[in-house]
Amino acid sequence: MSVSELYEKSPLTLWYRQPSREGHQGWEEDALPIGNGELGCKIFGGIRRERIQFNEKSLWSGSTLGEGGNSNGNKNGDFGESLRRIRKLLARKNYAEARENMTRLQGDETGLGAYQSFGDLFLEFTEPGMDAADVTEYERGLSLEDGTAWVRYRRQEQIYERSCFASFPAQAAVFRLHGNFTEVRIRMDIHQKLETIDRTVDGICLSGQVAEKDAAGLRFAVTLRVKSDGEQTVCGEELVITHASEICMYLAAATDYGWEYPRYRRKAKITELVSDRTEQAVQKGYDRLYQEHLQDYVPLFSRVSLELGQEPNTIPADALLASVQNGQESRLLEVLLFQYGRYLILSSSRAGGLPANLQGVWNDQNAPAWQSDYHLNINLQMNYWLSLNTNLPETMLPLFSYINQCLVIPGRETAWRYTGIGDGDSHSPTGWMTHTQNNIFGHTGPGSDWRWGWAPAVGAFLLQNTFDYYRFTQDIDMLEKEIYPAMEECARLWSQLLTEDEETGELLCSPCFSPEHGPVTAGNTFDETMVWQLYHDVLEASDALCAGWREYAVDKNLIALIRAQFPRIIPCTVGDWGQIREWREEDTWKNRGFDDQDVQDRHRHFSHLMGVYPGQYINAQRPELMEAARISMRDRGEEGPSWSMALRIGVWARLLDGNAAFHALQSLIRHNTMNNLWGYHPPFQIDGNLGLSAGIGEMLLQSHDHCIHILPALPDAWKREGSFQGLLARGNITVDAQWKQGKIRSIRLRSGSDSQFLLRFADQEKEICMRDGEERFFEL
Ligand code: FUC
Repeated sequence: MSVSELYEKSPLTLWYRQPSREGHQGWEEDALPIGNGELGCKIFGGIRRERIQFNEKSLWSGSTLGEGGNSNGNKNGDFGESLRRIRKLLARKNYAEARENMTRLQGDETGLGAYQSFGDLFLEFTEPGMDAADVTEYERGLSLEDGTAWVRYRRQEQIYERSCFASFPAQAAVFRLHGNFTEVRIRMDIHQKLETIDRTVDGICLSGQVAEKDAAGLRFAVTLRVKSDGEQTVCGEELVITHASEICMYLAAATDYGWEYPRYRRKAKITELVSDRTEQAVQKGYDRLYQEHLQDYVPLFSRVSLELGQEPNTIPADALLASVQNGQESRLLEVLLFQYGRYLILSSSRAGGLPANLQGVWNDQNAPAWQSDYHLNINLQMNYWLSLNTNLPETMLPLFSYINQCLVIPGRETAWRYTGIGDGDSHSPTGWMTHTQNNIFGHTGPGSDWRWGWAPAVGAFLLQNTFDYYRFTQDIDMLEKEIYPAMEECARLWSQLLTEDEETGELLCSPCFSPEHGPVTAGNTFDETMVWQLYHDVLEASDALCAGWREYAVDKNLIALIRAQFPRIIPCTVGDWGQIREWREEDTWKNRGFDDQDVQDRHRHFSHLMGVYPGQYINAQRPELMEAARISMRDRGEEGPSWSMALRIGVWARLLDGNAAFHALQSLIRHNTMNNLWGYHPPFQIDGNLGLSAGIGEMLLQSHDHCIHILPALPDAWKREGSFQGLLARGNITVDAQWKQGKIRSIRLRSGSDSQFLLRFADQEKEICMRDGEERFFEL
């Protein structure tokens, strides 16, 4: 039997006929990712040499413990003086001077650091006849259905097989090799400074500390345990196994990163921790660990299925991608990418850990692009949109601790230093503020250049994700404990920060700067859309918290103030060529009035459309804004980095244009996707993958507009026949639907809470009232 007959591939598998290339290029474009949220590995699948590069999510350089104790990025000590001066200059339309003064609203990068690469595990198969030319039927792949990566080939009539997965319950990565191994040499290279090295025949245990100039870096430890049926010896830096037919390896890694402000350190004995984890893993062995992994992973991943009439999975993923890049279409590739996003968030964001950063959990460099950090002017938000609509709310849990510990508490000092609001006491909830660039140590100050670094409304932007968690799951306890306090405090800041436009009486944000684009102005669409949505959500949340028997202590005075201010925030206006204005004072098409200030027609950010998606301001009840948004979208063109293309899918879907959304999806696949199906900004950034899945979800199901809308943006290419199961709608309703020739044939709704909503499909609307646990089926 051939290798591929012996191991039948499940339909949701990325597979290849050759190993990854070497080096960073192979890491980025070819190697396949596994992860359990905290631990991430890239598997190369080499024949003579297997490379497994690995990460632990909290391994960062940078520190809170810098000289002077303050490294949260704040530099400005004038407590709102510069802010008020710039505001006055803008009110007098003195843009040039306002701009000059913006350097006063910059931050500092001391202690910012970067996400680090942990190390590599190398397995060298040293005997002769172990090269590519010596093997046949080579295949490697990643099965999304069971979260397992594998390599298989035939050599001298013997089948060789490797398989691995990262287990969330065991907090360990688990590897198994089968074959006829005369000699295998195992080595672990750590990309950090080591302090202790312990190598025995059973494995390797290493620990050390990230090198920092003036501060104490994080401590780390890693353990690899190896079990085989061969003979194991230590030879210099290597563990050598001879004459084995089965080798199992268990890898665990940790740091002393801890959640609490201001030190962000924990007192755990991390070497013991990782040794215990691997010891337990050894005791259980591969098969039992695999069963436990399936019990954890499969119920989450299998919640959603998507059928677009895709072709069978008989072509390797790189060949499939090449065919699409050459102008074909592939329903299979679209489905694979949709499910891959769900796989990637499950692999890079699980309870108890940090959120997925710019590269999820994967990174092979110590100075990665943008520090592989938490970018808040869209990227982190985009990472989590799919968690809700593609029914993986559990993957959002890391975001709550991150917001509450790494943004809210240190963000109080940032707000105080840059606006004068508050009193510098990190314990009093006087208002918090953060900006574009964030790390794991409370860096909340503006960036070192205001042109991308001044972004006071991005905190509110991120709170859309967390309030949506409540909307989708209806988890009122989470709203009360984890979600609402940060929202209320952000609103407290904005209620004091908005300024009145003397001509119109409207409330404006000032100074503001549309993400990475154009002039500094009094009033822009991005900031005001964020504050509008925040106010809208705080009002909805406080109503929910005070309903029925609940007596949550909302700040009633603040709510009254917000209620009064809310109608005076008018985030979007239509400009004279029919577009949504990005800046309040935007002028004509030819002369937006800011020609000297880097206004780009095709800028990758289209921040003025965030009220379409992910926000709610621009919706069917404001048809003139929907039309203006379409004009603005067309104006931005059809190319951009991966996240910008993924965003287009969602925005077009919300504008109910399935074909335009599909077009953006095709463009993302054609121009911004690599062989391993990772999104390419360039470089690799995970937001493109995760945003793609969320965007496809929006094409199939929407629920932002006070109704559940089935197939709101189905493109012609998907009309013939298809179905989805398990997508989640706001109100905690799980939805299945089936269609043929563009017509919905059936809808199934399952309610996880008592709820009442409008169901919209084709040209019909129905009022629906459902009890918790109820199911409804409509055949059409
Ligand atoms: C935003 C984008 C860039 C990049 C960076 C990480 O600032 O403008 O394109 O994605 O985040």
